[in-house]
Amino acid sequence: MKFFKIILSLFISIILLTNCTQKTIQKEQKSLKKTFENDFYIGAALNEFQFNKTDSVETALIINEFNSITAENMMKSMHIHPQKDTFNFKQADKFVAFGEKNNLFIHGHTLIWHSQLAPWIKEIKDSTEMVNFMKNHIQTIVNRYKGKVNSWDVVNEALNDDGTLRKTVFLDALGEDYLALAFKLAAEADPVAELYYNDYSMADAPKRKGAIKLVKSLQEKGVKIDGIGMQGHWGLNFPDLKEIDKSLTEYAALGIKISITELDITVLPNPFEVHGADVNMSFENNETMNPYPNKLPDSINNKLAKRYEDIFKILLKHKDNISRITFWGVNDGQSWLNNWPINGRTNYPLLFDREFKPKKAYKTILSLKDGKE
Ligand code: 9MR
Repeated sequence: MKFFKIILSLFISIILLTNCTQKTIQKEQKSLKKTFENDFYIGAALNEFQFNKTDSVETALIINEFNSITAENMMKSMHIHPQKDTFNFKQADKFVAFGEKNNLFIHGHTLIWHSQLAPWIKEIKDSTEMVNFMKNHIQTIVNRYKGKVNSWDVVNEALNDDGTLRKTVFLDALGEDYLALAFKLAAEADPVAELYYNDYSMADAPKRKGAIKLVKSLQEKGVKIDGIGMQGHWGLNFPDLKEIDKSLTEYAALGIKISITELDITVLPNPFEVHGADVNMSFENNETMNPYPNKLPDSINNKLAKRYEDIFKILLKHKDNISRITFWGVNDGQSWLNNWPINGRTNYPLLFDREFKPKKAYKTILSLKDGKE
């Protein structure tokens, strides 16, 4: 009997110890989404090669680190609405299903954008035809994902760098009323989804002024707009941190939410000091412009970590007004910045390297919350 008692207590001790160790491991296993769960959603833009994989290291990483996803390309008009009477929902459906399966906050990008337009839309000149396109396009897409997609970039990149309205097919056909129309149609189709205006260089003073004017004009017309998306295609030295801080304060004063929607930080030389994200720009590649083809030097990795740290300190300061921070991709190898504004370079703009290993910037950001909450 005594022997059995000893065996039993030994058995119980082993179970308790294992349980305890598991809990410690769980507690020690940090992630972006857990670390910032009381501050903002942490997202990643996904392309079709990412959500179509199952059981990969990447899938596990996405689910473990992020609680929000954005459609990097498959909801753009050239993919989702290639012809007047043809919608192609195949990839967008899979993207949304991936988000639902993994309980992620799903962001739709983007309903009205002058770039990556299906060719047939470029030809629309007549105002009635343009209104009909916008109705059909917005209602069909938003309705399909009603209750599933949590927020939308309703209009993308409608401003020039000087803050004036960009000349687009939409502006040409309808004048500035196209902005209010787009938001109205989206709100009618899904009154619950959050509606955003999204653009790059949103921390630069002239564009900020234009964006504020744009939001105010929608608000004065009684149109529902829930937030502003600052894309966040930034560099090691731009924009000035003070301008990011100031922009967050000024956008918050509009009484709307702010998201950092496409965050990445280029570490490569910038030809002609190009800022922003105009996808139509491109320059010649050469060794000076592609200095780290094999490995990111420690000195630059450290600079990147410091830059992310400085930016996240400001974002945390404004956390009450920030709903979501989304990185534009998961690992460095997948970033659009390997091909813009120069094709075929090796860039290192994200938190995970080409093998999905967290970089110094990842650890630095997480450590900002050490000992807090
Ligand atoms: O990352 C996207 C890239 O794969 C596409 O080729 C490109 C053109 O559609 O768009 C990139 O994403 C852009 C986003 O949709 C809007 N803001 C700028 C982003 C970077 O160009």
